[in-house]
Amino acid sequence: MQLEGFELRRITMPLVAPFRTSFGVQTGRDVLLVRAVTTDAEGWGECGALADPVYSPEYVDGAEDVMRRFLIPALAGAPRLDASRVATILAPFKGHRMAKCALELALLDAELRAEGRPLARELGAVRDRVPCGVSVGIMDSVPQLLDAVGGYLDQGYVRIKLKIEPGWDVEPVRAVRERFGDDVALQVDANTAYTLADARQLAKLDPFDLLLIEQPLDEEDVLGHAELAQLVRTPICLDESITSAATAAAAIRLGACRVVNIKPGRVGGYLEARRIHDVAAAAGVAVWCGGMLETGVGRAANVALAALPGFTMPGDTSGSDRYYASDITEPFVLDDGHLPVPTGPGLGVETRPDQLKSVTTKTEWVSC
Ligand code: OSB
Ligand code: MG
Repeated sequence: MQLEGFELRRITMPLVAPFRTSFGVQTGRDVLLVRAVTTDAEGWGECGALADPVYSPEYVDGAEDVMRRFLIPALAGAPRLDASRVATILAPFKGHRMAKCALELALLDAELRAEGRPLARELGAVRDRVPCGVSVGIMDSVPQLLDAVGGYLDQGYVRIKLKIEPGWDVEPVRAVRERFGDDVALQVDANTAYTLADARQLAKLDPFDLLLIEQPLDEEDVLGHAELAQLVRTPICLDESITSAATAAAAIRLGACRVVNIKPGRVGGYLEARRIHDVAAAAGVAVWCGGMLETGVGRAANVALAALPGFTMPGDTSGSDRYYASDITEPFVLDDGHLPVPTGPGLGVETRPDQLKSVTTKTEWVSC
């Protein structure tokens, strides 16, 4: 199989509702898609980078630039290229993990399609459907939040994650517990909005029996999370801090987290994501699949990953309609709180040409 090049395609998709986190408000997604063209097959990848570097250091224009200038030329010059070698070939370039992930996924999808093999099976999936949680943004008022949570529970979501920040933490959690009861699987995500000095405030969440507190402190403050874990009863889960299997192993050993959110883009690819799954499983640490408000392309791959045996908690793998009125692939539709794991070759979903065309703002061909 010979690589001919990559198409870099930018699309703009409005979100069905604004999504507010401690780092800002998203009203739409400006997504970079990658299509790998080989002599045998084509494959798709999705870059998780947001428009601004406010969740992680990457941003979508930067991802496109680094692919064009550094990453794709390195792949083009590599002998015996295949998806399993992408991370090694790109290792001389620091960071840019979401960009690397998208290129690796596009190549992996092309290879698997050529061989007729589904991604889920390739990764080691053991389930044919995955339970789904939903990430609920910060709202202007508690009644508005209760409406949103009630709507998602009615749709069948099996786990609710509330975004929190200082001033929006104990009150919304208490309100959700009072309205919907103690049986709702509930967790919170602070996206680095607190410091260790807030430990007493965060401990006020303990009585609400949350599954976990996700990334309360700065991404570089792994030791701080280990100290916080001694001061709160709720399990600490890391998201932003975990950038590789090595950082996951270190954070676990340090006692900084009892749970890991695995986002393939954040860690440089689905193959590294699987290694984190393995490291965590060996340490008895639970993992779940996070998200970056993906389109159907990235969602298909996330759902495949979430079907691995160590993904013992529901992920942020929500149905397409939680994000977009119209997806660029066949939509992922919740059935009894679960999404089906695609079974076709590669990602197992197809992009819809008319839909894709209508959201495309720019395409660029980079030949290899
Ligand atoms: O911190 O998990 C996060 C979305 C964008 C950036 C960061 C995060 C999120 C979410 C939503 O919480 C995940 C999703 O539903 O895709
Ligand atoms: Mg998070």
